[in-house]
Amino acid sequence: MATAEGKSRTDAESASERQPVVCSYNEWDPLEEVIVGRVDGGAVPPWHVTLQAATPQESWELLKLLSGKPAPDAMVQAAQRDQAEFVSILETEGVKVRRPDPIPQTESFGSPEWEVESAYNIANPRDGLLVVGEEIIETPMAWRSRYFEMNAYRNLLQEYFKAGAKWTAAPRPRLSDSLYNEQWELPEKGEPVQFAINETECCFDAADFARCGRDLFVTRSNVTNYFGIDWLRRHLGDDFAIHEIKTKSRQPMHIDTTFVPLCPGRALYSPDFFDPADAPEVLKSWELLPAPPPISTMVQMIDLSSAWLSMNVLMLDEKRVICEASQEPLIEKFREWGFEPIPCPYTNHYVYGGAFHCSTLDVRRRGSLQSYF
Ligand code: ABU
Repeated sequence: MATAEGKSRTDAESASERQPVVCSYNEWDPLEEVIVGRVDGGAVPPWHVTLQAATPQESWELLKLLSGKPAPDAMVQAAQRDQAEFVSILETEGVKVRRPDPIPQTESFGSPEWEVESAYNIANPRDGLLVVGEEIIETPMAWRSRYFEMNAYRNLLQEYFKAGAKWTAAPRPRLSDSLYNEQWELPEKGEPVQFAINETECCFDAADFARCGRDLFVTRSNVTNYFGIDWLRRHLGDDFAIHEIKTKSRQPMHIDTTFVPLCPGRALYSPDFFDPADAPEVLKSWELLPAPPPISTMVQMIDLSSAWLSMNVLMLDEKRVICEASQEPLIEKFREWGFEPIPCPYTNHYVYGGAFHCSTLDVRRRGSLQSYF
């Protein structure tokens, strides 16, 4: 008989078989689904103290000159070629790749309190979205030009929500003038770092966090303040702990050129930006692997990032690691350490401010919430 009992058994069975559509607790569980950003339609980021505080001094004059202008076609096409290869590698390795929708990025816009010449780009989903377990969190980014960037992901977010994901947006900051330190100056080497944002309101980029199960690591930076870190700490609650990594970068923006967890018990770090002696207590049981000096890779006139984008790698699981093809010393080290590097050319993407980790968001990795410390 087709009884109610029969039906409920079927429902229970399908519920137990249901895989969460969004689920990622760390940087290394087997990757099943990922969002890769888009490089078309972007603009040179509008000049602002938060941009100055995060970009190499040699780029400042050109960035001021090109502020808010559409990204040149040749730059877009070169980055698209690199990205196509990256997507093809991901798919060949069995990862489902999703893409954001195109949105207007070169028009000016504003709030009642400010106006910008243009948006930025939608190349780096790692900054505006943080996945912790089955929850996807829109982050309160400090760059005005990025205020509406998450519109490019709205359809995906709604799809994930309808399929069962928890979807949250952190309090949206006003980004009024009082948040910014307009007096910011590049500190001399060895001098205390200055920050372009203060603690007036809650800000953070997801890329300032690295996830290791119940423990997350964060850098205070030019886009992430303690107010933002406290918001996330309280939001995640007692199941998680957040530990600060003190970066020595004079222009900190994003943890993933300072400290990159690779697998349980092992993390990569930049010797320029991080001193293992300053590691938080929990990391004392981990093996900290120094990344070799980066190979110089500047291929575009504008450079938005530090040379340590070399270590901005993406783990497909505890062994397979996608790394930039010209970074031979790092590739060699990965082999020596027992990883399986998958080289991919990506230097044309650097001008968008990120490499493999920045330009992706791991939506689903096969694994569960665990403690690694
Ligand atoms: N978005 C990552 C760039 C970080 C850095 O320039 O070091």
